[in-house]
Amino acid sequence: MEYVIVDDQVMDRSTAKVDIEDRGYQFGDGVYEVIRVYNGKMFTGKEHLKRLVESAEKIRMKLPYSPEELEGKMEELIAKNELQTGTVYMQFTRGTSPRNHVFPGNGVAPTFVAYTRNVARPEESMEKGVRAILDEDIRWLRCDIKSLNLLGNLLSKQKAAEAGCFEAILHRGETVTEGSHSNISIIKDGVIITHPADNHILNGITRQKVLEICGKEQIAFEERAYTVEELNAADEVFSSGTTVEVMPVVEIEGKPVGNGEPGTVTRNLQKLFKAEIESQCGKI
Ligand code: PSZ
Repeated sequence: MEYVIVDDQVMDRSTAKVDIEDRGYQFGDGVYEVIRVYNGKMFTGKEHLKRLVESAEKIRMKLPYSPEELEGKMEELIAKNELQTGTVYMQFTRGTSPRNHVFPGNGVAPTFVAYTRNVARPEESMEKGVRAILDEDIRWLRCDIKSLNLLGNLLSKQKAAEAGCFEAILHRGETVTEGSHSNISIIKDGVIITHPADNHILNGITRQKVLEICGKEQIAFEERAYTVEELNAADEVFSSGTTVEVMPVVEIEGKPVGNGEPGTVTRNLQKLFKAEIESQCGKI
């Protein structure tokens, strides 16, 4: 049996239903989070739940549960599904109401859905590195919100997939922002450079953890906008995200990054990131 949560009920996946007038379905009017699970324990769960609350506030939606309550619900779902290595997904929409662009009144409660997935660590890709394409960033100007509206991301990711690539690296004109589903950082002369956490990117929890590790380990980094030209001239490039951790990018638009193999700075970050996971969740 696979358990999911709909509103305040834990139920079997096959019986879970939401209404056709749910605003998530009609408008993508909602927010979500994905949290990594290792050895049955959430990694950086509190950070993800804090971002979920912030995303909700930014779209003027009040969540019906506190982060602590949500953490408890996720722990229960992980235990019921006996999840070891995977993810928990959760989303809140602005509830069910006859279709109208105007928000429904306070009488309409958000709809909550959560489920778990078995997802292995992508060890082979992490070892060998992945390929990427470049694509114009056509998304809206509030990419800091983890919104259900992902069409811009999907169009870019689909283009990457059709080119046999893992990721589409997005740029607004000359400026590299992030990936279709990850943050992108470059390394030049030993310094890690990544776009600042403003409205143009999702401030990835993995990105934040990597920068925190850099601070602790005295690895140089800069949070600043960098150009496509700098990306193309980088010694190393990596993608970071909840399921992929620190993922080396070894080819962009068919051209090798550096010598075409994962570089030493990226390798070191992968090792340090794994140690951070193990300190929170045990041996992986
Ligand atoms: O399972 C998957 O494929 C996942 S889980 C999370 C993501 C993909 N991506 C998160 C993400 C994103 O969608 C965009 C546009 N930018 C950055 C990220 C990285 O955020 P964190 O590190 O919080 O997962």
